[in-house]
Amino acid sequence: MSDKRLRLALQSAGRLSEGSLQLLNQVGIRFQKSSKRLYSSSDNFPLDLYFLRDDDIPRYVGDGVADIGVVGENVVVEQPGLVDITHRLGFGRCRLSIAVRRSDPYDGPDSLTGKHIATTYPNTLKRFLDEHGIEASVHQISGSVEIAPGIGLADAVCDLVSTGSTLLSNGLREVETILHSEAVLVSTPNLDPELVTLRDELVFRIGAVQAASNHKYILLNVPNDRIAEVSAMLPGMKSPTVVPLQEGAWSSLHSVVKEDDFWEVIDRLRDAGAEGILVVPIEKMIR
Ligand code: PRT
Ligand code: ZN
Repeated sequence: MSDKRLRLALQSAGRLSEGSLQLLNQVGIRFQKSSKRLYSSSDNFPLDLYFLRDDDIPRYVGDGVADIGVVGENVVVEQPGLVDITHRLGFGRCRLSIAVRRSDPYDGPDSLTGKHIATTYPNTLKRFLDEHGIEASVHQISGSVEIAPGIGLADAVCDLVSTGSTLLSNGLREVETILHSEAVLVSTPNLDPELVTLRDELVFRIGAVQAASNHKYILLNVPNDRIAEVSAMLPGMKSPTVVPLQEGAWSSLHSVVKEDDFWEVIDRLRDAGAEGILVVPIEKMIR
């Protein structure tokens, strides 16, 4: 067994920090995190952690100073060509949108012609404008983009949105979404083959946690003459487990249902005579 260690870059403090640490916890990776330290090391997985500013992560991973990283897809798209996206992580969801003053008319991207647009995402915005053949001037500013139209610095903004309340409270309205983003696991191109094995082990564990969070374990009682009918509603991972109950002509069925299908399946099960339905969260799921 090689003694190589995988180096993972994470956001040190910010919107992705908690989700990143929670994910490591869910995949069973143990380490000490102190708020002052920029470095930590796991004692139960060959993983070293570097805590960085999110904007620096693609560069560090791209240069091979770290092997992999967790960062918003929006940051990766803004700094293209540095890293490969290996796996989507499903947290830190947001969108990069263009917004104009609420009172300004807008009927499609052409309305942006000749406008001044403030953003911290100049490359992504320019790409959008080019794709639509729009000539507009892009002002790169480093923060508080949403106040730019109010103080006369710009006519429009291009910024990240999650709930939309920041835009609303600054008198702006969202008119174009140019990117949907979530946290992603990125890798340095040409990752050392031994480190690829470690990275893939990590991705395998993450996949098991993600699959589990999208499914529930379900237990229910059904009359024996309904087992076939009810089983057909519960495809599960293979087919449901059937355990006879001690009393009467009833059995207990155990299976797995998708979170998205859950309420619809429950209604159909009840209609088919199922009783005593228990639904339990799953921690890890390996198919
Ligand atoms: O210090 P560092 O450089 O590491 O952090 P940062 O301040 O640059 O980034 P941070 O922590 O704000 O965001 C990190 C990542 O979280 C982003 O790159 C996105 O991938 C993701 N993310 C998810 C968001 C949001 N949601 C979000 N709402 N990043 C920023 N926002 C901001 C947005 O810029 C705007 O100011 O929140 C405001 C809008 O929020 P709503 O809810 O009012 O729409
Ligand atoms: Zn940042």
